[in-house]
Amino acid sequence: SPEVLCVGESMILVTPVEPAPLELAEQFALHVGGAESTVALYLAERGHRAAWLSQVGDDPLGRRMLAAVARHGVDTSAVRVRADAPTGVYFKDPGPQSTQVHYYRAGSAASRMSADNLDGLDWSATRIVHVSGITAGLSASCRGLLDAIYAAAGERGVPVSFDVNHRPGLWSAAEAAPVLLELARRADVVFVGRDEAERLWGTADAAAVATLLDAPVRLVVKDGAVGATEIAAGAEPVFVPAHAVEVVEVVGAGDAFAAGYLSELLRGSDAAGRLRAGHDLAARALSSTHDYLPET
Ligand code: KDG
Repeated sequence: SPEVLCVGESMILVTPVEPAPLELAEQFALHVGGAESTVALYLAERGHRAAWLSQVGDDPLGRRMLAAVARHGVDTSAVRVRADAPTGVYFKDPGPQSTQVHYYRAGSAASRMSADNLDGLDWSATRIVHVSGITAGLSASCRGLLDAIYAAAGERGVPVSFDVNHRPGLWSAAEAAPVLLELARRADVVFVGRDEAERLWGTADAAAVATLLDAPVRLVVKDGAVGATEIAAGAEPVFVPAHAVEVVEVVGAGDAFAAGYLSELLRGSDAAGRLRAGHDLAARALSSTHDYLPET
């Protein structure tokens, strides 16, 4: 049974082969995109037993996605295949400053996940469960799944890692803010972007966000190219600057960061080591249009 369980929707990601706008690009490649499976992929690469729990459609794209994730060493045995809904797809319209994403995911197989998806799950070796705010934006039944995960993890003393991941393409900041705040308060490890915190909760200040969470969580506030700060109860804040990198495309960097951080948390490294590992993996994700770029 896995050491880390990552739960959430993944989609087939369609991206131009050469950096060019979607309207003009001539050649496209298919990859796997999805915040939580990306975290699982990076964790597996770092030698952790990582599992991904999700749902895909009973269709070629779903099978393709499952095979791609499994090929890189992630346990996909908790992924259900459903015949009554399709695998989601999204397109990236890439740019160095910002990437537009276009979703074709409404009613997807993963959006129909619910608390039932935990039935029969083996928690015996699980040391961390990682989820994100994307799942909360998918459907009411997916919010039910998140509640069930927090409850099941709480019963077993398994810490919950929560990446806020507000996706404006799914729901507005006004709608998402209270839901995401509540999930962050109940988590043990929280990742949030500075701009994201500002947009949702009206403050970009790490200490102010920590106060807002009002709980003994380990909070990581990420400030893009500048760096990241960890604030934990009873400890001084720790800031580690990001690497200077040539940015090709930013989507996926947050997931890579979370994986590096969680990997070092599992290994018992200190705050600076955790943040450094986050930056190391994020730098790789920033250098490509993929979410997960296998190590070469
Ligand atoms: O964190 C990267 C994700 O945003 C991307 O892979 C797409 O999962 C995705 C989403 O829901 O936006």
